[in-house]
Amino acid sequence: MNYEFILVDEQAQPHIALIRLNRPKELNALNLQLMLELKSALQSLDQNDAVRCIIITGNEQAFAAGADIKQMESRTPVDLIKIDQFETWDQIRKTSKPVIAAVSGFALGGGCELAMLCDMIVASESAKFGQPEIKIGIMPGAGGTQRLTRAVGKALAMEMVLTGKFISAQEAHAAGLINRVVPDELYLDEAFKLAKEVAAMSPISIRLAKESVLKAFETGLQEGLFFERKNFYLTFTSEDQKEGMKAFIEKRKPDFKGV
Ligand code: DAK
Repeated sequence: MNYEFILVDEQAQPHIALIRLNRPKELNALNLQLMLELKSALQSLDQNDAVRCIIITGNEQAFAAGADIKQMESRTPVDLIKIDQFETWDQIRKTSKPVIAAVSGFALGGGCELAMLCDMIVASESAKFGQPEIKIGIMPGAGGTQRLTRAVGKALAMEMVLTGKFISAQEAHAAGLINRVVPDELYLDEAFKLAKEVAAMSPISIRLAKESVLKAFETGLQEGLFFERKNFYLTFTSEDQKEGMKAFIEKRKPDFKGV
């Protein structure tokens, strides 16, 4: 399928798909169409059995500098309700396969929120993260006050959300927002390395494990443990469980088929 604002390579590497946000002149500002395209691409990759891990990236200057301010400027609350963009963001969150954000340059506002919707974040040394909505008279609306606070804690989240200050990739790493920081020229390679590790595992276990980790953000401990237990039992219904354990005993690499 051809998209206007994103580029999709379904098999950038075996089992790994790459989505590139592609509005470079606007620093990948997330307009409505781009978000709809992203949702549609993720849904299609989620259905594709050949894909086991998805990377979302931008370019060296920007992962995404936020929602498109020019498109938002004249909106009324009624417009926002009618458009119901939250549905799009919620669908992206529902991607069952692991999604890695490969971030260089700006990840601001909705761009930072999009990176946080992903399961892991790999960043270049020059990446900058921020929730600067406060500077344009609004506040984060797609998880910036919730996911950021859960990731970095109240002190830093409060400062970022109330002052709009950006943090560097190193600060983001120290605060627990991102997984890895690497030199600028390596961030995409590093994301592929991580994706390759994930793609080598049993896709069924990966799916159930991802769901279970995300549950930790959304429930209390007892409910989360119960959910984890059910998913743990479920992994034993797969042939991959037999293959994984057999391979361990036979001292060889497992060949996971996703069944
Ligand atoms: N929207 C539209 N255009 C943008 C943009 C943005 N967020 N960010 C940059 N651009 C455009 C600039 O207007 C400029 O376009 P031209 O003037 O050349 O036509 C071009 O990209 C290059 O930008 P600059 O000339 O400003 O480049 P600099 O290097 O000088 O500065 C910057 C880079 C990233 C510091 C600066 O561009 C900047 O501050 N950008 C805005 C950052 C920001 O405030 N982001 C938060 C936006 S609010 C929702 C979900 C999410 C959201 C809302 C609702 N729902 C589900 C309902 C999210 C809201 C936001 O993200």
